[in-house]
Amino acid sequence: DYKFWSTQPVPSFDEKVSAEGAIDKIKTPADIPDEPLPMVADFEWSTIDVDDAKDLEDVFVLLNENYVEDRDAEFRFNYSKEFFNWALKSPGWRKDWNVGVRVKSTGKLVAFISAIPVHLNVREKSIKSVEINFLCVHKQLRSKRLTPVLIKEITRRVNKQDIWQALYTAGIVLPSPLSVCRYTHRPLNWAKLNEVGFTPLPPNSTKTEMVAKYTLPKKTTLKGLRPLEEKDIDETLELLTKYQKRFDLTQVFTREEFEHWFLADAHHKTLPYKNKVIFSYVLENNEGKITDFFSFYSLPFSILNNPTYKELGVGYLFYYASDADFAYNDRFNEEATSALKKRLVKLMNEACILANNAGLDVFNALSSQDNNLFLDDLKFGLGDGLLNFYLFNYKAFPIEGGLNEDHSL
Ligand code: YNC
Ligand code: MG
Repeated sequence: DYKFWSTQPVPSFDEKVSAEGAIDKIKTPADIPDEPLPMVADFEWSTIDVDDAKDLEDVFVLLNENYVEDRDAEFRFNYSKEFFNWALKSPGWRKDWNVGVRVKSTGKLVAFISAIPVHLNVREKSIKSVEINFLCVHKQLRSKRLTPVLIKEITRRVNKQDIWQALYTAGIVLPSPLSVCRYTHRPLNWAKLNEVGFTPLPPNSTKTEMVAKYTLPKKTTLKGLRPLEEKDIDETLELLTKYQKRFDLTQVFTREEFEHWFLADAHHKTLPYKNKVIFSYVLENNEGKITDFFSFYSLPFSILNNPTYKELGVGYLFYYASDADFAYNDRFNEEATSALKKRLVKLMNEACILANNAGLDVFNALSSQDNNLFLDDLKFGLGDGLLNFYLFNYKAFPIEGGLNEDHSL
């Protein structure tokens, strides 16, 4: 019955959208209360300073012990300081958008929610917005309606900055998804995935066959493929911006944002390879022009109950782009699509090889954007989870998530 969500400016499930735009009446920051919402007795609001080692430590202990798990509680995201520095400190980030709740008497952090500024394009409209992430309530405080309080407080703090829209994703269904995607997985280290219970042995096949099926060469083959460097930023950003015009919902990057999201680790030359978060590559042709770009990030799982393995290396396909003119001219032209498909299959195969060489065990990609063009060819398999995309205070026509009615690919 969505007691909380039915009070919020989000489209209801049965709503027929007739025009895209904001849901709430127009407000100004002056209309928004200056003080935080009252907090439940025995708890207090606590703004988390991610530049402070102790605060950051508190957040990752909370998340590492209480954040998203798979259905059987065998794996849990294993966030690192490096990952938070990347995910929470993008250009324009604000200290007061990292909202914590602590136990008054002990200071223990028991809940968290965060916002970072993002610039969205929804079809032709450009929307100054935030992305909400890392909502987490300690396991012992679940089902006590703390979540609505956290959401209302982060909304207040964002509204105070004259921002009225937000993007967020969740595995659960809330009113109402703008787009529904699925995760797909490309095994890199099949033997380990099988041993830790991530990937079952399919009926009528042997382990040897499965290992052979997923084995990748060590060397990439595309000539001119190399890590993204500082000198490539302008050209690659232009390429990405142009490619993104193919899609209905996109994040627009400034130069500074692009540098942050795709070159973050390059600024930490001493970071051990294992702690690297973002991997970005460009393909440079004979004339020195960048024709293609792809990136992936690393976010490992803790393995909760395995005697041998404590961690699973998980890579996530992030942004990519190709300069093929056909990619922009006609999205629905069959010939153009098949040419793009050929190119993306080659490119993403290289991404899998590089992810494997980086020590990752599985490479994940969503069903969205152009991913359907290469998932099958490159042996990505359907995951069981759906990922729902939501916009707060914005009505929009549904956006293709690459799935059929029955949520198959
Ligand atoms: C969720 N994930 O439906 P109703 S994703 C939003 N996102 O409200 P209580 C959620 N709402 O149905 P619990 C939600 N999960 O009565 C539950 N809800 O209307 C709603 N898990 O609150 C739920 N992290 O506190 C119900 O629930 C109400 O104690 C119940 O806590 C939930 O980061 C949760 O999966 C998820 O830590 C915190 O289970 C807890 O069960 C937990 O009694 C593990 O809450 C970690 C986990 C969620 C990851 C994420 C995106 C969050 C988006 C939040 C919405 C942002 C809106 C935009 C705000 C800015 C606006 C501007 C401008
Ligand atoms: Mg609660």
